[in-house]
Amino acid sequence: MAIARPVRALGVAAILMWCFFLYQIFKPSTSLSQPEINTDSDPNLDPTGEPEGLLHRASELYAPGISNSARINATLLALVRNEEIDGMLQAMHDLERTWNHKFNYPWTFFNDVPFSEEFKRKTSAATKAQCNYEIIPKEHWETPSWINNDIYEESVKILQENEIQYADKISYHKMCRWNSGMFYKHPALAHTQYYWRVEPKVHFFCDVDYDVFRFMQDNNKTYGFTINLYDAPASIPTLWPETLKFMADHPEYLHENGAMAWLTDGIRRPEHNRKANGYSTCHFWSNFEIADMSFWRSKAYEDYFNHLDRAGGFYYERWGDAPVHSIALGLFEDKHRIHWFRDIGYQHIPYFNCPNSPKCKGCVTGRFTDGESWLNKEDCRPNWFKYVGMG
Ligand SMILES: Nc1nc2c(ncn2[C@@H]2O[C@H](COP(=O)(O)OP(=O)(O)OP(=O)(O)O)[C@@H](O)[C@H]2O)c(=O)[nH]1
Ligand SMILES: [Mg+2]
Repeated sequence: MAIARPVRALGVAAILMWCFFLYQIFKPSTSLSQPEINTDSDPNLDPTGEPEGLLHRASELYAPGISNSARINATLLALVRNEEIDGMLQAMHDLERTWNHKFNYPWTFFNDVPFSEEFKRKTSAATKAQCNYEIIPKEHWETPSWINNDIYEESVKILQENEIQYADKISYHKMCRWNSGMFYKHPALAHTQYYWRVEPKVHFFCDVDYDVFRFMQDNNKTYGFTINLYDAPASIPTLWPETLKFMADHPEYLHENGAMAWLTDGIRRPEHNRKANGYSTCHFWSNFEIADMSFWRSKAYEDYFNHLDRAGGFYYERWGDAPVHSIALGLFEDKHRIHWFRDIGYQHIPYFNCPNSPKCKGCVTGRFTDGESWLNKEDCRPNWFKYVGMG
């Protein structure tokens, strides 16, 4: 039976439409044919290996206690309380397992009160390396004479209204000031150049098979970080204005190849920049630091720290050593002497640096936080990569 031509045409049209419909559903996604450019893509998802160049590996020259060792002038460094012994042991076990049992760099522990025998015994047993236990001199720890207690108490109230954590703990203010401008002045470190800062309860996830201190030295690096964050602007409202005052008096300290754009970015989180009066609040999270103390011992940093110390913000606000260190590095140092240790898997609650590497165990590749999802916006690494890169 012949089908009328209009009916045939309708049938063909229906088949064509059906094919078009199926194509729309099953066509290859545009991202396959044309990759989307995501400026925030996480480099921790890319396969990560060791840094390039000559690396010094474990050998008998790194055996503990030998006189002609390959170790350079460096120490693992922890400010810690006696009662944090369990958290300290856990952090030590992680770092010894992943790195230090191969290199045996000494540990130096600092405390504002004497270490207990239990603390010394248990921490010494956690490493083959030498352990030093140091008391902080009073003049490095006590609140300076020019801090007015009435102003401090009033300031704490304001900080608390702004929900600034630990604002009412004077020991926290002392700790931040000591980490900002005192630790490297301790006589026990007089002959030490590099340090790796370790806090109780932190985690290390990845095997690291080269001497990171020699890496710093060989590559002319001043500072190494893993995590890069935004700060709470209400903890540092006058830090940047004080910094600008200092810089007006000392324009000679500004490095021509510094990281000013990272310090002053107002595009990504304009409210942070506004509330911090011109500072992006981006900083290296200083509970992890691998650094050369020559920078802190420089005239530029000493003058800057003294200016900030006199301004009182370690007490009247809650200036942390993280933004203070970071601003100084961003202003006075060549940004290419600051290294992202992308290969060191690290966690201090609630943030991670977790690279994509078979050397890493126990963290989720690329995960930035295991806290609430809003914490993800605290990540300032995209700005560091944008303005400085991944070196
Ligand atoms: N000896 C001593 N160590 C301290 C004192 N306050 C803080 N610390 C140490 O300083 C480091 C930083 O203190 P934390 O309380 O961890 O500060 P935080 O990392 O900002 O806070 P959390 O997020 O709670 O870890 C840790 O290694 C502490 O053990 C103190 O009064 N005395
Ligand atoms: Mg901590």
